[in-house]
Formats: sequence, structure tokens, C-alpha cells
Amino acid sequence: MNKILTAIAMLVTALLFAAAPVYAAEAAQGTGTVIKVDGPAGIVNLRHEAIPQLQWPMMTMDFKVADKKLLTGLKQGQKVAFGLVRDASGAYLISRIETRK
Ligand SMILES: [Cu+2]
Repeated sequence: MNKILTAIAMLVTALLFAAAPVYAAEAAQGTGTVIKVDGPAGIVNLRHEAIPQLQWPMMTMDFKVADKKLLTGLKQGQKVAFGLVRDASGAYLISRIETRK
């Protein structure tokens, strides 16, 4: 019984360590234009350029942000560069976004 509990504890620990870098590492980078910002919902609608890493064509879509603070000061029409991470369910979230010329 004790061995089983130890094995489970080790497995859980291994999974936690394995999962952490997946969330922390940037999965892809993109550039685009801000179409709409919904601060309270933590969503930005972007028209983004193609993202070859994800085999995504250019498109207009909503992105959730990892932290609503990322949307502070962001305005419609701004050109941006951003980084994406994957959440626990595999969805892509913006983890970094900055304006560019
Ligand atoms: Cu897209």
C-alpha cells in the first residue's frame, strides 16, 4: 500500500515538473493589428499575419491573454508583436504583447 502511495506521489511530482515548462515556454510568436480590446474579458481581437510555427494562415481572431494587465493601454489600430503559450487545455494564450512601428 505504501509503495503504491509513493509511486503515485512520484508520478504526480513528475507530471507537475513536466507540465510547468510547457506552460512557461513560448509556443509561437506573431505579429498583427489590434482590431478590438475587451479588457474586462481579457480578450483581444487581432488580425494576425501567418504564423508558420503553427501552420496558421493570416486571419482575424480573438485571443485570450494570460494576464489582463497585458491589455492596458492597447488600442484599436496598433501594430503589435506577441508571444503565445498553451494553457492546460491546449488553447493558445497571449503571454507577451508589445506595440511596434
Ligand atoms: Cu489565428
